Amino acid sequence: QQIVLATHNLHKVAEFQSIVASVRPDLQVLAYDGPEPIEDGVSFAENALIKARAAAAHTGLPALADDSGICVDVLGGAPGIFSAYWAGHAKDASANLALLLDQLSDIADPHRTAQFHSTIALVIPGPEGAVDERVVEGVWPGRLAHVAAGGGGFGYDPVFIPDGQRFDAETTVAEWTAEAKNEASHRARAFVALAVHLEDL
Ligand code: ITT
Repeated sequence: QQIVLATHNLHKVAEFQSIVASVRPDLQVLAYDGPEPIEDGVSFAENALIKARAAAAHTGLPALADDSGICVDVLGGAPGIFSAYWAGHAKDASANLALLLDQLSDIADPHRTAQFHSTIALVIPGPEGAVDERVVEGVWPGRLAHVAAGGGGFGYDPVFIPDGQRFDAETTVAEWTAEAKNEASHRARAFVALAVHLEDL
């Protein structure tokens, strides 16, 4: 069984392939290289559906899309759906990080809480134009570091310290191995919820 992954983010492709291999090793994940739709939804779910619908319509195959981001409590949930473009129109991860750290420069640790969100849409084309749509979400709570640390992962990983670590040995996600991130992340959590839907393929 083949499934198309509707993302142009190569880091997401690698994470998905690793997570799919552990949950449904029989699924063949294909990268989608068709036209990129305009992501003008007002929520992670709407944007994930926009991307998955476009890929399913273009390929005729079941399609998965992830819309994700970091939600910072003291910023009222921002950057949220605007995470990829927080510092401007180019998807510049280091500029995004620098801006976020700057916005939190006066904020003390107890108020630096944040969550990574991953919303995954699965769109399954059926006979005569019918489509079956499922949406799941995973949330990873933590807080923002004061300085970026680590060279792994992507995006906001160098400033995100997940909850649940030993207090005297806390690290950012960018200091974790890819395997450790893929077991614990918001994307992995969304995938746990998605597994039951993949059984219907
Ligand atoms: P696609 O739309 O093609 O999938 P994208 O990177 O533009 O790629 P999003 O619109 O969902 O995807 O934006 C997600 C942004 O949120 C991403 O660029 C990062 O800045 C951030 N983000 C999401 N997941 C992350 C993760 O696991 N680690 C670090 N940052 C993450």
